[in-house]
Amino acid sequence: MATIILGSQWGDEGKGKLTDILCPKAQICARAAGGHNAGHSIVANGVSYSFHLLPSGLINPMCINLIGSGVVFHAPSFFKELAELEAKGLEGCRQRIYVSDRCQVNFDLHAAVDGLEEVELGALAIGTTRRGIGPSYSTKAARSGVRLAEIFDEELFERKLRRLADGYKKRYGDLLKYDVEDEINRFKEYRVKLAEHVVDAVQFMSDAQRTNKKILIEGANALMLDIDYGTYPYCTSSNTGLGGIFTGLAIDYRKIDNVIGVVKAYTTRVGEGIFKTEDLGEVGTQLQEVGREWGVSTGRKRRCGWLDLVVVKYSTAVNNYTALNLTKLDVLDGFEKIKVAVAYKNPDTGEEMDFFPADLGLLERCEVVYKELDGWNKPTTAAKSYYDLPKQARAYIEFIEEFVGVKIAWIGTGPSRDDMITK
Ligand code: 2SA
Ligand code: GDP
Ligand code: MG
Repeated sequence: MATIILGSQWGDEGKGKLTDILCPKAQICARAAGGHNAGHSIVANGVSYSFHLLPSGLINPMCINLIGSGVVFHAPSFFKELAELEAKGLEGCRQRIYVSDRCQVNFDLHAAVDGLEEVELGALAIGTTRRGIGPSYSTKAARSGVRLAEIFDEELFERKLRRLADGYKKRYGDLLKYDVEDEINRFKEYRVKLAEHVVDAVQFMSDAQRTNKKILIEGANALMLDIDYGTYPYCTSSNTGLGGIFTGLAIDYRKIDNVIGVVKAYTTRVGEGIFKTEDLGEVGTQLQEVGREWGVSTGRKRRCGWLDLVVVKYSTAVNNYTALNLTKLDVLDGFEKIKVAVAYKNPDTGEEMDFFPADLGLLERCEVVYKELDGWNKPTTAAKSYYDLPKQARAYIEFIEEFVGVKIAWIGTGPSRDDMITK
């Protein structure tokens, strides 16, 4: 059977923490899309781990991990991250991580181009992580990319990478600070070291499902960053929603028993783009500071604001969550009053829309309609069960459930593994 964990907002909802908590029940933990732009922080046994490209299931010593075909694979990050995890005491990681031979290779070339594209956009820059994600998916779609399977044919690999670099050199000239021979040389070592990790992931998944392995799929990024359903063009370049799980992993849809949406109790966003409930005043500052909202991969400050339930409802309509995990409830502990967005008011018609529109120009002009709820003004971290939570906190949770129409099955009340209430 398979459980899928997906981000329901703009990312950093706490997907890694839930993955870690559910992992003991799974034998395989897989990633389907994105690349080393993802950043998942997990606090387990008092140690804080950061994951970027690797699945968070590596923390569990019994879990086999797979990087699926939809991921854009950056070899230097793969080895760097493995070494960092080992340095923190996670032994045997190398023996438990496999990578699909159908992954596109994310080259340092792509990162160099990512930076140039952002500069070229000027005031319209997306605020990418500059990890080459957009250019990697672009070359994949243009059919000029390199698949991981191809790196083992040295001659083919070098020819394809040189051709790719030549193309970009023509486009950017001396602005492109990149040495193709250097990257080719580094792959001489990666080619040898990767051989033990690269697998046919279609066969891998097929065998796993035939033998009834329990599979946990860890989403990367989140629905509002999805290339098709997110706030385009201010989004990432992969399908971060449910669709990306199917294209990125050969999963048997009949074996999916849970699609869990992770919802932060307020909203954050990294990078540019529309964010209707963003609060640039005291509320935003308090959320940012109490929630320690800094990017795991780039260290950027995250923009913060109240929970936007229109976003969560839209995200639910796309991903059809079977249950939700509400996270970081504790960050709201110090507020007298808490607001949630329940609609957007169209300035032309006066109509209140409770659905996220495709027309972001119109949305920009809309006014947010908030509902105000009472805060609880006491710590929630010590609560062990749902009824230990203050009644105002329970009212907040139940309001969300009712608005979105999906049950909240887990409630996060702190960063550590133990700070999770099962409802
Ligand atoms: P990209 O690099 O092309 O995927 O960037 C495109 C947009 O997607 C956003 N994005 C993210 N948003 C939140 N968290 C992400 N991961 C890291 C984290 C981010 C970090 O977990 O903290 O460390 O800064 C992530 N990755 C991509 C990005 O901000 C752009 O808006
Ligand atoms: P992900 O990308 O969805 O896995 O989320 P990140 O790891 O990027 O960001 C979530 C951050 O919040 C991490 O630093 C987590 O340790 C932390 N976190 C997760 N759940 C909770 C929670 O319930 N309360 C608090 N205070 N922190 C949490
Ligand atoms: Mg993150």
